[in-house]
Amino acid sequence: MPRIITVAAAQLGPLQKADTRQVAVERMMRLMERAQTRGVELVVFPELALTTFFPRHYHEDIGEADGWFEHAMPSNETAPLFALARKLGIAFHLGYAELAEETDETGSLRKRRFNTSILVNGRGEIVLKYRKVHLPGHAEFDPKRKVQHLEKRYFEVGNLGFPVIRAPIGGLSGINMGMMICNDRRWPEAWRVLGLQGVELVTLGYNTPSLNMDAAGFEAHHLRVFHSHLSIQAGAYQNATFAVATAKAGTEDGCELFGHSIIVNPQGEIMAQATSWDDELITADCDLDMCTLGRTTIFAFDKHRRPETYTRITEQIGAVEPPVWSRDTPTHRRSTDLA
Ligand code: CDV
Repeated sequence: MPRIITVAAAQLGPLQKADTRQVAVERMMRLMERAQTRGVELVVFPELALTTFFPRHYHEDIGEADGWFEHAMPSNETAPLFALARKLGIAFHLGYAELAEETDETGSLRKRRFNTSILVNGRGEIVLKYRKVHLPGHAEFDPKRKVQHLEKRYFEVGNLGFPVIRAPIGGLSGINMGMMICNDRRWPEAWRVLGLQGVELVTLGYNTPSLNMDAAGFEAHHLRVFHSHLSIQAGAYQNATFAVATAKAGTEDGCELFGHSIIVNPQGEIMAQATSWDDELITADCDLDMCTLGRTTIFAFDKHRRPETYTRITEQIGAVEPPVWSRDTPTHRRSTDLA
């Protein structure tokens, strides 16, 4: 019996600062209805899908930003999306800003803010939650930048790792599902941690500006989309998984986001790609048995991985300079000898 699931990336066009949650949810519901007419079983919405990408806006007092966060999920505003999913029997991935009342590592109960995504099954139950690990940007107002990127101000680093769950989705009794959020897709470590749990379908949402806003050097415009696709295609191929990557696109609060949502197969091929910078649904039939070839041959991890040579990856954060060669440098120096 082939294991085929029909998936969609439900790209959203821009959401402006003044747009309410109701506006966003209405648009997502229209996309979900369209998905149903195409036989879709899982719909993937973008990162922070309920509001404009608010980390571009500076609030001196972080508490003032609480209005951008969801205090419950489902909330009054998102309940209609959950209800529609239940009615249509469609699973969905939703990205949002989460405000949780939770104990931290020191044991104190406090407000905690995360850039979060959830996977909801066709019965409206949350089956997986992920909190973004790789937070780009900066924590303080940066006068050098034309546009701020204050994710490090508003969010804590995700504390759930990169979990994978085997869950019934659509007509299939079990799919190994994992999630990432935006910048995570650029980090091979994130993909590999999912791959090591046998992930078959990675869902991720993103908000990526068309221009590099770091003001730290020239980056040609066309490379922005290239780097996004390169990362997703490589991650999917090297971990023998499907990936659905959904953008928020178009000009939001005067800042352009590049769209180009894609669905990728375990060979790293793009199966579908968005062409507008607006609300747009792209779909693909994913035969999960395609994951088997990669994971039993080139990427049969149990046969070929050599973790004893990868210790730097978990023991070191930044790059260290290598020794400078001289005639006395031992040629048998091991890369695992930490500086
Ligand atoms: N929302 C993001 O994580 N955006 C980053 C940008 C800032 C580079 C990204 O990796 O797409």
